[in-house]
Amino acid sequence: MTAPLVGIIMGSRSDWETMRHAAETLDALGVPHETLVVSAHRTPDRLYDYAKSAVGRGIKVIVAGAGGAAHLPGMTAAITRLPVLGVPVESKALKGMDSLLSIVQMPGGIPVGTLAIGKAGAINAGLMSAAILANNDPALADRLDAWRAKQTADVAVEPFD
Ligand code: RP5
Repeated sequence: MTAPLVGIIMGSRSDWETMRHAAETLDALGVPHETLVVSAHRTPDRLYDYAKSAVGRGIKVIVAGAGGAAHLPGMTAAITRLPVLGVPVESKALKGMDSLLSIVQMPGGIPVGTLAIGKAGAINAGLMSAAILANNDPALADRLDAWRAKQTADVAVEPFD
C-alpha cells in the first residue's frame, strides 16, 4: 500500500456524491489519497486529530468539502500549515452559495484555496492537488501533462455528429 499524499475530507457522507469526483480525478492521475468523513460541527475532536496529525503522516495537501455553514476547510487550515483546498458542496436551501461564502471569506493569515461549487470544484481540487505535488514529482508532472493534452484532444471542432 502506498501512503496517501492527499487527504480528502468531507463534512458528511452526503457530501460523497460531490467529493468522489476529487477522488476519481486523483485515481486517474495515480495520486495516492485517503477519504474520510470529518465534521467541524459534529466531530470536532476528529477534525482536530486529523488536521494535527496530517503533516506527520506524510499528507501534502488536504481537500476539504462541506456544505451549508461550511467550517471544515477553514478550521482545518487553522490547525495545519498544509495547503487546504476547499470545495463548497451544493446545499439544498441555498444551492451552495452559503457553502461558497463560508469557505472563501477567510480572514487574512489563514488561507483556504476555494474552488467552484459542486462537481467542478471537486474535480479541480483533485487537479490542483496533483499540480502542487507535480512540482516535486516529474512522473506525476508527465501524467498531468498527458491528462491535459487528452482533454484538449477530446474537444470536438464541430458542435454536432
Ligand atoms: C455539512 O452539512 C456537510 O458538509 C453537509 O454538506 C451538510 C449536510 O449534512 P447532512 O445533514 O447531510 O449530514 O456539515
